[in-house]
Amino acid sequence: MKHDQYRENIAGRADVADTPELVAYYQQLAELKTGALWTVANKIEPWQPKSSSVPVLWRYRDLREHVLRSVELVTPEKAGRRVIYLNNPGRQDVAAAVGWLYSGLQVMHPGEAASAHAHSASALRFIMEGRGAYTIVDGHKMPLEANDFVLTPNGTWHEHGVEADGAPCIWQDGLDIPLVNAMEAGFYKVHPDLRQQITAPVDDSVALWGAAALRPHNLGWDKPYSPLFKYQWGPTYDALCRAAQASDGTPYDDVLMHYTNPVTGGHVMPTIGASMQRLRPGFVGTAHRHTGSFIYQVAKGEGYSIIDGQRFDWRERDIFCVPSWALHEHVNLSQSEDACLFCFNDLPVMQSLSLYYEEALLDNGGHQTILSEGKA
Ligand code: GTQ
Repeated sequence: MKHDQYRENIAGRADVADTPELVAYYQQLAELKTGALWTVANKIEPWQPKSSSVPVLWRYRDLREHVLRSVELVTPEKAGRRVIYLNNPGRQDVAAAVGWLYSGLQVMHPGEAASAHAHSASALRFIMEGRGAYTIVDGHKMPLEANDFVLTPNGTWHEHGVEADGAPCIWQDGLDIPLVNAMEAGFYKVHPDLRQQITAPVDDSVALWGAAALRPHNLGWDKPYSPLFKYQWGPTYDALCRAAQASDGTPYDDVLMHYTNPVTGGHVMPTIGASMQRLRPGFVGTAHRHTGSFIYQVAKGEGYSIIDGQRFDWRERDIFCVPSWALHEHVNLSQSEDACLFCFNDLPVMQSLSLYYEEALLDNGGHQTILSEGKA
């Protein structure tokens, strides 16, 4: 499908000027809770995806002190979840960070815990800082360290906390709350005991399902999400470094690997996918665009991304979003250090509904013209 070649041809598009007679007619239709399609057709059937989200960079050095301040202001018991959420200026009505994805920074002090609950939304965490964080998913407890990625899939009981001898922890939450609400499909329940029993050995999901390319014999799994709940930073980073020695990567993302469900090889959850990419020192990507909404966290390094003509300079722990169909290109500014970008997205939704579409920027050597420097 080539969108651009049809764009010039406006024959067949709605082009009806208002007359007093038509305006009166529209009024009568409105009273009957109806409308004339030609008054809205061009809006509801755009030539190409038109995101109401804007590209945003959330700088960690700006946010961190405010996130920590919430510890003095509210308890996890009172707040339920003590989280500062990322509020895209174009998506405030649905509390989304971009598109139909929610994200927030959750903070917890040693000895604190947030009670167990379950919801229709799928969730994930990416650990930013601290020591002693853990998540319990359906009785499976997992200790968490910086740059670990953990799933709390839709429908599972989950709770989080920090061990008493740990250090204050901050992690990024990612959920599909706006999508589930748009689908009017959200249920939410609090665990009757507020705490789960731990019913399996600590980290058993990693022990059983976390061996690269090995699958446990005689263990069935029929859930729609991955049986591996935690993806550790160490093996993830090693895999990216090894892959970089064996492959040139892609012109847009250098070496990018998707976290996968080991049973299917597919995305980790039905509605949210995630990846980690490594930009080698000095990598200068070219631009492309695709459908779907993407939230990045800088796991390592320093660089910038140009998103729809805006340059956003990022460093470790910064978060930025790429709205659907926005042109984007990534650059690692260091000539000696690599840079790694964690990303979560709605790719599983776009792909399973056959809505995923991608194209490269061919003009100007594949690079955008910078129209403005992005401000946080
Ligand atoms: O920890 O389950 O940031 O339910 C927002 C909603 C975190 C959670 C959020 C949630 C959670």
